[in-house]
Amino acid sequence: MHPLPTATPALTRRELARLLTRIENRQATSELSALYPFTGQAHVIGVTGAPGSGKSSLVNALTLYYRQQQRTVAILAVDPSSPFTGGAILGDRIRMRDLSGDPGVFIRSMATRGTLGGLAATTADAIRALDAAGFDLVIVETVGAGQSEVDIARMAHTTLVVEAPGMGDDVQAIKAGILEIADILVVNKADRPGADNTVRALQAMLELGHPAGWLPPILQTVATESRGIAVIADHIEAHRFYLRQSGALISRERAQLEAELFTRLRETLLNQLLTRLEAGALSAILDQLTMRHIDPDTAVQRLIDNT
Ligand SMILES: Nc1nc2c(ncn2[C@@H]2O[C@H](COP(=O)(O)OP(=O)(O)OP(=O)(O)O)[C@@H](O)[C@H]2O)c(=O)[nH]1
Ligand SMILES: [Mg+2]
Repeated sequence: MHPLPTATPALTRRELARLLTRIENRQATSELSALYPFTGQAHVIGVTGAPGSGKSSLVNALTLYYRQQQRTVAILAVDPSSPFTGGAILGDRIRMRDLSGDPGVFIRSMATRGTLGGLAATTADAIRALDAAGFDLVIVETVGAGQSEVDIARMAHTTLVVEAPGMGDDVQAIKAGILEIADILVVNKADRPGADNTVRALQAMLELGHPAGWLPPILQTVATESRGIAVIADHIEAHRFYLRQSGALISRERAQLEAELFTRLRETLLNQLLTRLEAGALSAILDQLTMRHIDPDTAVQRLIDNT
């Protein structure tokens, strides 16, 4: 592993694993505040897209490539729908076995069922722990295209949206509006028929309008054969350079921190209010709401006055 920042106590792999468990359980407040000054070093890459499009295979191939360049990599696999031992996560473990035993690689699946508080907050904290631990790259894989994937993708500096041919001509990612968060579009399984159609569909979507600035490239890969991986890495590097040059790195981070701050503030204030309420107050207000004796805004005011 890359040497840890000198002021942080060096973490062994086991200690890092335990810290991540405490983060999942939301029991790492003091550790997180101690390591926060040492974050902001790693380049965070988000990898998202439809189930089975080849995200894990791509992460695997990309990590092998980075290791050849002597760069260290931490991988966080986040699946909002699967339990800890679910098929997808288990599959990831098997596919990523070529990486196990390498001290420059750290792989963690995030259990999200039963996590207290938001998945996004937990993921943000886990990324920070891996960043502070000194990994050059932190890769976050998320399945699907729901709101939590979008929230997680926003934490990445560079987001890869992975498509595969034959997953519907309408291109699944677009349906969920995930194209907006793509910095690099990857058409994986380019060895399969229909890859050119998928490229064309994505091209057409991009031409409909994308924000000024960075134009997401559309790149083809065969992840299982490590084909096209170096080109992906080059574009990630180019995007990183663009973010620094344009000032977007700072503005994105600020916007992301603002959103996170509001989320945490909302959660904290709500919890404070709920713990301060007199027993039965919430239930009484709900009764009144149900019976149409008061409206929701009045209910909010009564709850605040009650505390
Ligand atoms: N032909 C072909 N198969 C691929 C390629 N990349 C991945 N696969 C296969 O596609 C299947 C799914 O790959 P994964 O890497 O697990 O896909 P994923 O997107 O991580 O899947 P989930 O995490 O379950 O959403 C596996 O059987 C892979 O071997 C590719 O480039 N070409
Ligand atoms: Mg996967």
